[in-house]
Amino acid sequence: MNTIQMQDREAAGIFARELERQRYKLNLIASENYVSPAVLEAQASIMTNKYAEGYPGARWYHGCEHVDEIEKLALSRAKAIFDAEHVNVQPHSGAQANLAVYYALLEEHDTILAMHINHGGHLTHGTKQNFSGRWYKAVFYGVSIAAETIDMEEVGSIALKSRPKLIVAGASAYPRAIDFKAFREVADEVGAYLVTDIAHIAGLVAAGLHNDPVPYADVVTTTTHKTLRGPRGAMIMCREKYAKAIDRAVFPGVQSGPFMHTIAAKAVAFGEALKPEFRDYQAQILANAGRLAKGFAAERFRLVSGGTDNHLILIDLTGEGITGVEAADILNEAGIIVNKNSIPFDEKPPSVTSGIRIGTPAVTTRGMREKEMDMLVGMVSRVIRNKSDEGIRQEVRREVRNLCEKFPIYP
Ligand code: DSN
Repeated sequence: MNTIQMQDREAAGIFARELERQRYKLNLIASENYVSPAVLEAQASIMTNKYAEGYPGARWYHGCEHVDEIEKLALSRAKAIFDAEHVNVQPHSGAQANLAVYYALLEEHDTILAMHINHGGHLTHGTKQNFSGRWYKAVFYGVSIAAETIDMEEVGSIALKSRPKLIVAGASAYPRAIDFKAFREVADEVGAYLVTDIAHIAGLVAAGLHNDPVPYADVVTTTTHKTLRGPRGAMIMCREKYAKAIDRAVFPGVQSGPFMHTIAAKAVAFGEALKPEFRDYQAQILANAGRLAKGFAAERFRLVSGGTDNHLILIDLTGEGITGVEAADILNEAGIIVNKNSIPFDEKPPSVTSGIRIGTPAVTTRGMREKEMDMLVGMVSRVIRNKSDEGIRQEVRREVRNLCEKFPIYP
């Protein structure tokens, strides 16, 4: 940051304030993480200077010999992590990865079946405000009222009625394991493509700590920056028979120049994911989430589905006399960052919500373990249950800072 500091104090000041925020606030956003210094360096590298439309060995620009090498490295490492037949590491984001997959496999107005956003699905899974809901006919499954988990019999019967051309299995706010094999069976019954969006759980899948979608899905999409702990971006994995269609859909279909600095950072992050300590990290993410679930349940908070199998929990605040947005706001004041989040069958609008989503990938990267999760439960509970008490928030803010000092993001 020294050069920016000398050249542009205004921008440098903003970076410094963001660094301060990241250092001294507790990040419980389930979809965020802290990349390693090596990934950060790769993302800020000279690779940003190169245009490379096309694919390794077949570019529209000259001078691509080294960016070809780095893209090939990212591809071979991604294949090794997930045992995928074909990979495309160019999508700039999860939304663009999903856009490319639909573009490759569907015609306009085809039917897709996916999890409703109010039950944990993602914007790009057919929401009407998104291209996926506007260009395709979206039909939805959700969770059952009783168990608040995906009911595969219901998914099967909706599929039989709606005959989708493509089924999406994956979620942004679902605390339970997803049965990809069962989704494959439904897809086969109705002759649909199965696309799994594993953005949230990719790190767990990579470590063998969640059901593996790769043997069952025609196409798998994921972002690279959540549990996988790479740079912001995405990738697509697919069976060899879809390789050409997927590659053409990404470029020239929906993107032109790939971000070679981001692809370089993906290569470095994938190298980290292949190391044995990455599995330990993922196991600790799970242990921490399980501990939070146990702790909040002991404090008599209601957890959607009663607990978690993955890196996140959803707390239903309906009985607490506070909305999701109010809780997220006062927690932020106390130095704890969570998402407001709809809970299944929520009566409040998505801008308000009755729930909060809490995830462990980022605090686990800081090195926090079960003991710190217990402290977190105490801090979150105190803030939420004393919403009119500014003093409690100040007190927790100090505790958060102390904890953050013990677990630095970049030691
Ligand atoms: N923004 C991601 C999340 O928070 O789950 C989804 O795009």
